Amino acid sequence: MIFAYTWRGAKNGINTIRSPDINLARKLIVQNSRSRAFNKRIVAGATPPDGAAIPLALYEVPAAAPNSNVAATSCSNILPFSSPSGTAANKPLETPSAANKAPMDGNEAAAAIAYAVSDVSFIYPITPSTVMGELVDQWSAEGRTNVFGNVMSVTEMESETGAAGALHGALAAGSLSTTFTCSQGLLLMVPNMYKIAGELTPCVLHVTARALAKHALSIFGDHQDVMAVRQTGWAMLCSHSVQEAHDLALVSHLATLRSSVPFLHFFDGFRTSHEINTIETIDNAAIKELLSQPIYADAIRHHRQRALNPTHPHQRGTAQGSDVYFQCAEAANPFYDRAFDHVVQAMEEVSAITGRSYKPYEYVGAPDADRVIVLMGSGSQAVEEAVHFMNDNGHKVGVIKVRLFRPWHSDSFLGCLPASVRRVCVLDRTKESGSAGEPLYQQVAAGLHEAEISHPDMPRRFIVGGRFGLASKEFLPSHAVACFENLEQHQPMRDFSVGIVDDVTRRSLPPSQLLPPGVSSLPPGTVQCLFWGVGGDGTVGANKEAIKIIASNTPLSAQAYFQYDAHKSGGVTVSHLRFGPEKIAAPYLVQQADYMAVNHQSYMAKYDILASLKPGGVLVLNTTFTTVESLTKYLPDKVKRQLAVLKPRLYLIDAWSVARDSGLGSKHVNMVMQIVFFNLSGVLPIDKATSLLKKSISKAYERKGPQVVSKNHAAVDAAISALQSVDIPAAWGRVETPAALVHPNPPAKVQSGSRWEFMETVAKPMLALEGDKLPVSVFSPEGFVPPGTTLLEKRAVAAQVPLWKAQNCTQCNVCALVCPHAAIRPVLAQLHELDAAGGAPASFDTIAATGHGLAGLQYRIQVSPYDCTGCDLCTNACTVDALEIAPMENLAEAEIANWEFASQLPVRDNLMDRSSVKGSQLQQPLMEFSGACEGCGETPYVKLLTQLFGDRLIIANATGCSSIWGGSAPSNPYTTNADGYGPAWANSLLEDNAQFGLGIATGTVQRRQALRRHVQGVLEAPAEAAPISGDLRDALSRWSDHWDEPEVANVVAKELQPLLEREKDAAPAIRELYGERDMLHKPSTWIIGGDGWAYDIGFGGLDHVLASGENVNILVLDTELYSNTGGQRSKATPMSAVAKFAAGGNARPKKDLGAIAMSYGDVYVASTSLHANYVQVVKAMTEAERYPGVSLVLCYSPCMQHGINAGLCSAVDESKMAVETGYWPLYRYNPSIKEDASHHRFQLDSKKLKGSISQIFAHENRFQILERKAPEVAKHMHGVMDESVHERFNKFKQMAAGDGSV
Ligand SMILES: Cc1ncc(C[n+]2csc(CCOP(=O)(O)OP(=O)(O)O)c2C)c(N)n1
Ligand code: SF4
Ligand code: SF4
Repeated sequence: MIFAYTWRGAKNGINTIRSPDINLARKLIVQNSRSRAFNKRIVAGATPPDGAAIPLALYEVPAAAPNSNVAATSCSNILPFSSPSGTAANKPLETPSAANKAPMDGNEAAAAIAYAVSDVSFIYPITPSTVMGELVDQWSAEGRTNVFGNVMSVTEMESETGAAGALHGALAAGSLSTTFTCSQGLLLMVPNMYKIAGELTPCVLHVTARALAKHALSIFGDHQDVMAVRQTGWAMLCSHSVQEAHDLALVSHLATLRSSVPFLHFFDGFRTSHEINTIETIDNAAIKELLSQPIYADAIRHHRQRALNPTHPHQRGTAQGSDVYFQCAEAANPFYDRAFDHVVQAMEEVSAITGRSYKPYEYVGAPDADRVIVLMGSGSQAVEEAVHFMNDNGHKVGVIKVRLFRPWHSDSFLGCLPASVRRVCVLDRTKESGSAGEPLYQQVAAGLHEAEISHPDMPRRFIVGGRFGLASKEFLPSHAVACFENLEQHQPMRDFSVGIVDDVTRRSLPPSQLLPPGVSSLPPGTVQCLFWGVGGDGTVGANKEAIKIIASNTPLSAQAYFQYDAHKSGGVTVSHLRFGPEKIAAPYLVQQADYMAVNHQSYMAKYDILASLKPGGVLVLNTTFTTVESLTKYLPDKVKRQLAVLKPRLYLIDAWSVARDSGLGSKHVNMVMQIVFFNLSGVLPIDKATSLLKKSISKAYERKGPQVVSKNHAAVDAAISALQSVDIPAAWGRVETPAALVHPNPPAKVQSGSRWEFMETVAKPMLALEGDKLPVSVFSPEGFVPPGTTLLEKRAVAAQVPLWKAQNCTQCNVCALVCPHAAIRPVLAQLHELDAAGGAPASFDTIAATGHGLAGLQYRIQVSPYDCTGCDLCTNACTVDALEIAPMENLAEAEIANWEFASQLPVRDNLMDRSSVKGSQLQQPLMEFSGACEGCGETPYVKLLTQLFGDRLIIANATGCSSIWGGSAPSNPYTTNADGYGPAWANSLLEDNAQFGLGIATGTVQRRQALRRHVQGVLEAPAEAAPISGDLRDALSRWSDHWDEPEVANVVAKELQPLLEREKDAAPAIRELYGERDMLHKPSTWIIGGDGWAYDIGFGGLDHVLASGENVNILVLDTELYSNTGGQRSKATPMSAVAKFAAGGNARPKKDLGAIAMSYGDVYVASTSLHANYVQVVKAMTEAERYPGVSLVLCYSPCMQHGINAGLCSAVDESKMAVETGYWPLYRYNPSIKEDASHHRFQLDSKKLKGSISQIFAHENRFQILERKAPEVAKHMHGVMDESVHERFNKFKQMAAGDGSV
């Protein structure tokens, strides 16, 4: 039978293509539908005899492009590979039976298949693959069955090392097992990957391919991780789109069963894993039918029969010597030789049930192409778009999409390379420094070379390799065109990069001449939208819902992708939405928006937002300036001129007021802006859109309780009437207005040196979201960055900030202690500094300072309005009502001036004992203005640490929230004092932080000991060998006597600096000493990380450090879950709390890390809660630092993931309650205390228990979810917890009395 496809060409009238293959026919239609070569398409011709219709809508497309041959040529090229005999390809194909259209992201698309065909999974969170683990955990908790009728057994492990080990074990036991990971997680699986492959075990690992932590960590997508495991013996299959992530996930599971070779199925992190697209899902019934075929039933039976079993035992994993190991390794060859055919067969089987055909290597483009690009992953869609564009413009080019990377099949790859091709460009999404080319390039080059040797008649091809898209760097069709243009050059550039400007080694390609970035070549009718949100305002969530509503309730295809900046909260989010009549493949950001919503008015001045608005598009601005007059005053001239040129349909709405009036709190404008979008876009009738949006709100906020749902419903109802359309005044193209209030000038003291340079050349463009434009030359090649850049950031995210009421203030400094952002500080001044000559602003009120050592000074509490996040913690912590929260606009001007004045006063940090609460807050915080969430419970501890020991701190920071708010480019919150001293901070990895910190401490001690020996040598040498001054000799001698006592050594070290500077050339020994002078200072090494690190993945290393006896300090920021990856359970999670990976409530009690540490007997241990007991935490940190061995300080850290009903602003009361009820005990265990009748090592700092822990359960959503879902289970667990709290408290009382062992 023949299927025909007929269309009308722009120049050459009616054309018809015939194909005996319905899949091919479909493919042709899709191919042609993308071409610009037709002005009208007709899908007609012979209807398949089985009556199946070819599903494609008819519609008009724009005028013809110059070349109309493209469709025909691309059609005839899509030839299937020769099919292995007896495959499904030879069977009659049916119309897709399981064409269930659904919007989903790549993670869900892959996880749905993994769940359907696996019985067991071991999971561990890592962005961006975490979602797959969360989904299978959730489906398992809901009791969903897979195609075998089983509920998947899902187990969270302590690390990916553990997940891989457990996976290996489950496979050895004969189960069908899977897991999900990427990046560092995948690296931790390498040893077991070798084992699993070595034992020829069927298994699939789904990977959201991601960058690796090298000069910096990045959560974004590229192929560095998968390329780092390409040698492990796993087959590697790459999906290029969300649809493929679904279909090829199934291919992987089928192929592994067929071949016994384990499969790594990967797709691009974020670009595919987090892109929502409308896909056709595969029905479980169809999968079940497939798996019931004898080949799979046999494969599963075989897998089980060869499992470890005492009734038919065998041994595996033995040791082999040089006599047999090699031969055994080669014995597996036939499995790899056959694997390619199995992949082809599995692809054909999946095609048979879906109607979508796949090939391991697929060529798209002109049949007589002279140039091709070869690549893997989502970037291939951008290249395909470029290929159509170029061929429409008279070129002859093509693309080979590589899906199967291992085992590589050269013949098949070469089989799809048109004979006419003379030049090949291989693009790798990875970087292998120092190599002769990246892995895909090497593979293709080797294949071509071998083919040319064995077929001397074969034409020689010129081949070049290049890199693109590292860490999700945008890869546009225009970049692909630039690669084709490069191939056209007489001497094409090799080993190049594309998409960046490399002005150092000049390896980057110049921008395309033919297709400049920003020009859309998307299918006609595609609508593109951008939503600029504020992190935490719900915009991303609302857009996810919106795109699902559109995809599920209209015939349109939809795509959504979300961009975030580095801040944990309050940063910028941009939602990119597309929808249209045709399938949307564009794997890149919206360049020209038809619809743009700006959820915060300040963005209009901060970012070049309008650069991506289409002329005549729709612009909706959330603003308090809702009249043309006020807006005219507010908007910068540049923006007004842009608006005058672009002439958008402009709408204004004060969404904050709508949200506030609906009881939501002004921040949550997401649903207001969403219904406005539905209203203006007309994508659905507004009544229908309203009801669908409300339904989705009910579902999305169910976890947060009915009140939150009804408030959001109210906001939706109130939104439309608050929207107003505004005509853009013609005068906006000309008027001059004062610039909008944005950044004040940076203080003079930071205007020089590398920090200032970094701010100007790197940080400022990045903060303006223009980091993509930065050239290579502005970056330090080792990734090192200067400290203190947040000082200049001035985020201005608070709507309300605290105002000091001097008359009530008791000068306790508690507000400064609890502030997570160091945005409120006590200030001390001499009276004379405050008079007019001193330059004090008129509103800089002060009161006479009280307290020992402060006589004669004036005191003030000063807030920095642009650094404050408005979290309200300080006002809640103030017990005497000396702070009140007030609207920013009322006090910004005066308080900014006051802050700047206060910042120039001398830091008076030597007047009070810094180890008191009040004294600690008179020290300059050397960690300030981080991007942590408003009210974060982690940051105050670290800020306090920097106030106690900041000028001599070295921090080894585990990956986690504290490494993200602690150092996300370009925001570096660790800073320096006037001497230029401050914390030296580094993040190695998540799993190795304790060891990393121990290494720093050991290395430092070793260098200092050597220095001391050297100093002693100088002091003992005859005067002529070391001719130094008496001052230097005296200082060196004092240093040598006290080198290990920081209080003395560091003072002398400072004194020594100018002396050594002056006398460094006195003798070689002095010059050597001079070179090591930074080691005169005794540092304090702190190992910092979250509970996920300390209790789980890093525990092995932590335990080793606890046992080491070395002088290191460990600070555990215990948020009781993995905060940074979105709130998964750790072993610090309390029983009954619902966390991700514990969808049914955590069934196990919290691990007692303090008890484990105390069991060593010589480890200092403190359990603290800063908000609950200010004095105790200062004491604990001071004691821990002084203790000459290992110290462990556990810090109760309220986190936004706890869902405290009254918000994190009430963390002070919440923490006090946690301590009073015994939920979180306060204690210190100090091994340096000699036990006797009146002195005990263990001191219980908690007072008598008050109230019940049920108060905590009633206040925090993490506990309430279970109470709502399974009240009986919750009741039981809460009873168990209550009992154990009392038991523990009684034990502590005994220990504190000296009659309980630790
Ligand atoms: C080997 C490895 N696996 C997973 C991750 C992903 N990851 C980054 S931070 C984090 C959670 C850290 O949680 P926690 O230690 O509790 O710190 P918090 O974010 O709560 O401060 C995880 C799992 C990683 N970076 N490395
Ligand atoms: S409102 Fe929050 S961020 Fe602002 S000063 Fe107070 S504690 Fe600091
Ligand atoms: S620990 Fe919690 S509150 Fe703090 S930054 Fe992380 S997620 Fe936000």
